[in-house]
Amino acid sequence: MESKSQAGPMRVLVTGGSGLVGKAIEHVVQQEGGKVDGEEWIFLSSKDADLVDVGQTRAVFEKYRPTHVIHLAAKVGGLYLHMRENLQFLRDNIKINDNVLHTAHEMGVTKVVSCLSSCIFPDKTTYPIDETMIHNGPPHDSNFGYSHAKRMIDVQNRAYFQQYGHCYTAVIPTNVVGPFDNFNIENGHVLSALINKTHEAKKEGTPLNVCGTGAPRRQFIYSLDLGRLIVWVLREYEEVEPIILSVGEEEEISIKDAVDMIAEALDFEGKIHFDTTLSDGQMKKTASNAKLRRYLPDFSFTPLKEAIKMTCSWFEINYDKARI
Ligand code: NAP
Ligand code: GFB
Repeated sequence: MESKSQAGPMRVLVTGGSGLVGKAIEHVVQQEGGKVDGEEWIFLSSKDADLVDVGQTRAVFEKYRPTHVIHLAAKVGGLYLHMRENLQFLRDNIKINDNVLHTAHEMGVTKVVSCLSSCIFPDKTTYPIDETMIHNGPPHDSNFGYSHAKRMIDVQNRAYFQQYGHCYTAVIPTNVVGPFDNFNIENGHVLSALINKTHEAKKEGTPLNVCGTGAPRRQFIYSLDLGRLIVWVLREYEEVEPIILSVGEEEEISIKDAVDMIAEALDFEGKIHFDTTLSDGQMKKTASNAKLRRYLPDFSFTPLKEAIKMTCSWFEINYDKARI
């Protein structure tokens, strides 16, 4: 598939290429035939350049001279890390995003696809939430730092279009699950932290401690599905306005139901304890995938049960090299 926005072969720089989403895109490009002859794909980690630093950002762009950028790099974490470090999430992400977007502009990058998140939407809202509602009110208090930094990507994309006509756009994934996630119990997202905790509880013969009531609801997308969709956005999506990449509203499930899926996948038969003294975070952030469905009515999402099974088995096989 040729990119609509580029005559010659693309040279794609993927920031955050070593993380959950970056590894999924790498798999799609290298293992699923997602790469066109002559194209070059470069997957960066923070070891290649600390993108908080403008000098290092420029140097890595000089080195690779990309025509296209998929911008995933971010300070990322689960609910409880956000609650402890809102300031750091705000400052790091503002810097990373401005450094990447403006260096891309200075070096004549044709297209940038950045990554927002459904947790940046307004807290007090009507459901389902769609792409037109990003700035309609403050985000949930638990992650206001990250959310405001991420919202500014959308503002900045519109400004690059207005002033220079650039096609710098953004995707809005819901909660992601898959191999190569951060499985750290304190800092990780819900499913990866719980997969690690369940593995530990089974090994030690102790109860599984779930944070909060289990009542909040989430839409989860398998990282490889997201990788396929982001590659489609890079090649085919020509709007500056962002697009939600999510399963349908009917696929939203409670944390408790997700815990049951993990227990089943890991054959955990011990006690499950809900620590209701801990925050539930946002109760729901139900997002509409109607815009995505208008473009790709037939895209088939991996069922969550299967996605969790594959992630659990990746975690068990790769325990020694997984981020825990
Ligand atoms: P991840 O697994 O934690 O990966 C983060 C990536 O960013 C890593 O490659 C990391 O490099 C890189 N990075 C972090 N700080 C950096 C810095 N200062 N300079 C350069 N690189 C840096 O996160 P992810 O889940 O793949 O997230 C990717 C994108 O998806 C993010 O923009 C995130 O906001 C968005 N998103 C994620 C979710 C989710 O549920 N995970 C949901 C919605 C949106 P190292 O490997 O070297 O640390
Ligand atoms: O993935 P998560 O940390 O973040 O999920 P959000 C939090 C929900 O899972 C809350 C429950 O309802 C928690 O009470 N939960 C249960 C747990 N057990 C655990 C556990 O062991 N660890 C964690 N982390 N949660 C995020 C944002 O919100 O949305 C991020 O904070 C990110 O910025 C992500 O963008 C998509 O879904 O609440």
